[in-house]
Amino acid sequence: MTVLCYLALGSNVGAREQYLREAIQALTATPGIRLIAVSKVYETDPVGYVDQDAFLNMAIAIETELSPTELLEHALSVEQTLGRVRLIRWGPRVIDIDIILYGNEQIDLPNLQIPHPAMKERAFVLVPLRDVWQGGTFLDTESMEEYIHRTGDEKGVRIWGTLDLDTGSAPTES
Ligand code: GSY
Repeated sequence: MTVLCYLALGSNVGAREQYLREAIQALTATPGIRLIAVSKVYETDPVGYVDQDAFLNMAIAIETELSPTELLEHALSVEQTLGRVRLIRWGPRVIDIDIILYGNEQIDLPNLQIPHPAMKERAFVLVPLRDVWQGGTFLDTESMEEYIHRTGDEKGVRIWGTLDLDTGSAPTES
């Protein structure tokens, strides 16, 4: 059985687009994960700890046979392989991978909450998510557009380009 999942990715250190590309390639190179859709790349103002560089954020849709915990372990191992070091909580990071939605499941474990608890407040998650959304009810009866509007932060999320996963070539300007 496969489950449709949505992941959010972000980077604000060094070769940001290269970290995003390598993260998606590593995430989807494993058996049991199939890439369904890739969002545009957005440059976004930092939220939370604001004294840091702008992020590149994006989202992907995948189909997976992995359980939520297996998917989390895989995402953490990709983060570590790419060199993520947690120096400051909410601070700069070469790559951040969050499981946003795992089918319609609600999961509340100490290290894994799905739907991701902060997604509704974050335009840098919702705007890329809109690109890859495969339809169906979003969280409850409200539309994704309504949630995006309510963040009040659409201006902090600007299209940066698209990621070419095959060639590693530069992103397109939009
Ligand atoms: O929660 C993910 C890490 N993060 C981000 C991010 O990915 N993008 C923006 N714009 N701000 C952020 N603050 C944190 S923490």
